[in-house]
Amino acid sequence: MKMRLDQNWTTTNNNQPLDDEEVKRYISVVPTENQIRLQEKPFYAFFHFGMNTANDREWGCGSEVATDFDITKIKPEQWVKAVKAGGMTGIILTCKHHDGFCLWNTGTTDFNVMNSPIATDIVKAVSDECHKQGMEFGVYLSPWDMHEKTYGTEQYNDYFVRQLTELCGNYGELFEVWFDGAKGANAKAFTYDWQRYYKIIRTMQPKANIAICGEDIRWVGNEAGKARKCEYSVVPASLKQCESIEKNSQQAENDTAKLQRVDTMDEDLGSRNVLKNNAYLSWYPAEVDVSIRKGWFYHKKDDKTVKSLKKLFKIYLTSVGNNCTLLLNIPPSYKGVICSKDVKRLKALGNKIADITANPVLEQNIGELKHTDGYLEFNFDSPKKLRYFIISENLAYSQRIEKFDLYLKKANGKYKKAYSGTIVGSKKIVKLDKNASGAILVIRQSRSTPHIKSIGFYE
Ligand code: FUL
Repeated sequence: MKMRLDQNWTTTNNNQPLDDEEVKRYISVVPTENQIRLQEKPFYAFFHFGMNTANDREWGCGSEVATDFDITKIKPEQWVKAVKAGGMTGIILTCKHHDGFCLWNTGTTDFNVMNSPIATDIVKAVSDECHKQGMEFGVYLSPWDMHEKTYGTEQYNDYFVRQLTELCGNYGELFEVWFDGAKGANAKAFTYDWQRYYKIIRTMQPKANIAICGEDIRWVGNEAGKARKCEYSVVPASLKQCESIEKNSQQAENDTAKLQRVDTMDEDLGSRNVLKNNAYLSWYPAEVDVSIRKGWFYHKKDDKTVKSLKKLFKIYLTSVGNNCTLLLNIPPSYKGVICSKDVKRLKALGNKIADITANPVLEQNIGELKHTDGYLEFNFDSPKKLRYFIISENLAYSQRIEKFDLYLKKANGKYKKAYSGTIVGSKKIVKLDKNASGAILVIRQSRSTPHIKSIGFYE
């Protein structure tokens, strides 16, 4: 097979301009420090827990009272330990879901956990436990509130800002604030004062990324754990418009299944063809959010729906291993614990993830390629059974690689193509399962000179 090593980014660049004004415009879009930090710790947990756990529902109805939350024991130590074993480095807790019930000691409403039998600030208990176990903590605060009487009036913006201020001020450093776009189809029309909300977070929690109806992290667009083949980080700035995010989000309690099934996403958000028609571009990387079970909240009847290790690992490879972050939901039960089935699955997942890089054959930091580096050649000290290849770009220089080919050297010294890739970004994990004594990586197409942070081959 001809490898056509002469056709690479330094020569033909796959018939795309390497360095014109348009390319300069694309690569001028780079991540913030916060966004880089998140992409370096790309796997974290969602805990959906609250009034719906007590009532065995996915959405509340707005007429609940605080004593309906009749869960009397919680074991955050077990929650945090379980997800840590799963390989996750942070936790986002649903401090208030659409039902409006607050899991913290808030001065904004009586509809909170202190007026329920447990009378414990659950946000504090979970955030303290995170800090104790070296995990990051983040908050989910639903903008839509079915319970609060002021919802739909300007006073609600003040109410929401007060809640946000409490959460930003009293629970240590937050790594992410998650604003859900979901809202019931019949809920009052209301314009959230997003800019005011963002300002509170930027001031009080300068290290937090704001996700979904937020400026830093893009919702992948479904709840099935499915990312696009090419998940670009440089995309049209218009994707940040909260109105359109809301339109595609959940609008009824039983939409969960729909969002897990239907693929309504535009497939191409950031190729040159898309970018060239957009004057304003943004660094807006995707987060995949998915539940380990059928529902977001715990339901006994869902015990059989815990995703298999195979499925979870696939989701990991196609998200974290595909330039996205992964937010995996594990709902604690009404008994205040994470079920043993989920705990076991998480442990197995954590082991499988650690196993990806456990046996390096060759790891190299590369840096900026030179004009003589049309392709890169690697020789191993002996024939290996390769399982994975990992490549990362240095995001400080934006996202540049658009196409690459990987060839592996066989026992007879000949090369065979093992993988054809597209974009790379923060991380591309390629599953190989092939024997090789060396490899050639050809960057076929790039937006200007590639800056490769690192590459690795693993047995
Ligand atoms: C959706 C919500 O309606 C679900 O209940 C869940 O919180 C999910 C993460 O977002 O839009």
